[in-house]
Amino acid sequence: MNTMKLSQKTLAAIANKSKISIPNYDRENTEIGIVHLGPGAFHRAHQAVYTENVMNLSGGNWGICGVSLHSATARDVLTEQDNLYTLAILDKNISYQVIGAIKEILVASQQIDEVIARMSAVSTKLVTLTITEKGYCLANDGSLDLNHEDIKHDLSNPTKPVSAIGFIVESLKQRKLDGVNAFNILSCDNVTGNGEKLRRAVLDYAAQIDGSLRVWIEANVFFPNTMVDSITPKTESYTIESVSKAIGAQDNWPIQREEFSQWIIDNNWQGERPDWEQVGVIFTDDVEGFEKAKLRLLNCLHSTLAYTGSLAGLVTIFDVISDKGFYQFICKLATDEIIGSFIPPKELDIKAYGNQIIQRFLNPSIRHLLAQIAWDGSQKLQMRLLPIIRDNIKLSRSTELLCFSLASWFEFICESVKNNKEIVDPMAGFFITMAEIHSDDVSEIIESFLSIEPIFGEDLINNLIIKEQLINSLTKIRNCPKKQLSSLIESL
Ligand code: CS2
Repeated sequence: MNTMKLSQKTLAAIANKSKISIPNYDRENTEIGIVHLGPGAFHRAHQAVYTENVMNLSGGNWGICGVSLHSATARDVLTEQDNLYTLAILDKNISYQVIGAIKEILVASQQIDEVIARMSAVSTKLVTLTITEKGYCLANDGSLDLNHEDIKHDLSNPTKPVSAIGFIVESLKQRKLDGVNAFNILSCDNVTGNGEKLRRAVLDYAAQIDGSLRVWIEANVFFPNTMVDSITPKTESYTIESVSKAIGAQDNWPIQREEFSQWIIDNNWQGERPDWEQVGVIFTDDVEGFEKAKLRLLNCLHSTLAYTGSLAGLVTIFDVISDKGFYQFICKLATDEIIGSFIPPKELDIKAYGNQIIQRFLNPSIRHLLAQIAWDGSQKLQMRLLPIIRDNIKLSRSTELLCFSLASWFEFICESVKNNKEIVDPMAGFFITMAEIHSDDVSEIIESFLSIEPIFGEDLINNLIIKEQLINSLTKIRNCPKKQLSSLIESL
């Protein structure tokens, strides 16, 4: 255990002793210009680092106020260390950087008025978000789900919101009342068309509150689409130990990530922002193309590795991809069924991009737990897998390997329910009560998963070829002993 603790006071001593980089701007006098909703590991490893690097180069009042919607842990742990934390880059080269961009953390459920005051302050120029797929509270047709519990709550108590959408609209309302310019809103979630989706949710909510507020937001708030990418496994106790040892001071919440990092943003930006292009952010008019490439290659392969690997009893991405059978399967899935399902951005060599992703999975320095990627399958697969199946159907391309991947998610859920393992998914309760999950009849299981309209939509529910491929895949998985899954998969 270190006697020295990471804090503003000990920073210089830490840098002297361990030669790691620390903030080189005048942190104490830097104002908060960004409010970020959802300051989890990904935000701290990605957007906060780009902003930190801008301030390291050229200063600016771009300090971040992180707003946790529910949990107080981030605030309580990070406040103790003046909101400083270490970014550990674990790859071929290992390096550490202390990040100072976050200046304050608030907990929305406990500090509602402070959050709204911070978001309404003149100095706040930008609101950014990582609230995951679930946080958008959208219905199937892309509109705001007015029956969502949080939205119902917020519409009845608009000044005491619980949802991100409720906080955004309430603070914009306040700015309009105070005659303060609106802020821009940057969604950084791994969601297709994230800016547009957020815009729809915010405008629909505002319309319920006050039609003129909706009009004002539509005219004044810019919601760019973005694509974000960097593999960031969650912090484990060994991360805390190893990082604290490396920097020679106790850091109770370091973040780990791979070296690769990418942030792509719509280029028709209006309004103030940090000079992110100075530190590698790409502004383009084809965010959607990059987003598709990333969701379809990186994320679809990730989920496939997570479900098939878990069924084989493996634990990390590195374990699965290092196995020859799984490796071959992933390469085949990418080449035969993913690449070619969409038109990639013109500046992207899609084959090289795919190979680079598989090399990133082979990073031995990072332990990325399959269990973490397996979370929220009912939300994630709708963006990263089902659109590929749909496009392949349209283009008369094969869908067999994709159906194998989907069937492995079904089996993963069935096994988790059978073994009473926790399922982290907004639909967990529904899966647990789905009686057919306990059936031995594969067609019955497929029928009942496919009947979940919000996930599969009528087109897939009624597609007999897809149903048959799913039945074949699940039958193969069920007949295969765990240890032989790798050979089965290699033979597909
Ligand atoms: C992963 C992503 O957990 C998951 O679902 O696929 O978090 C992935 O690591 C990131 O999108 C990489 O940018």
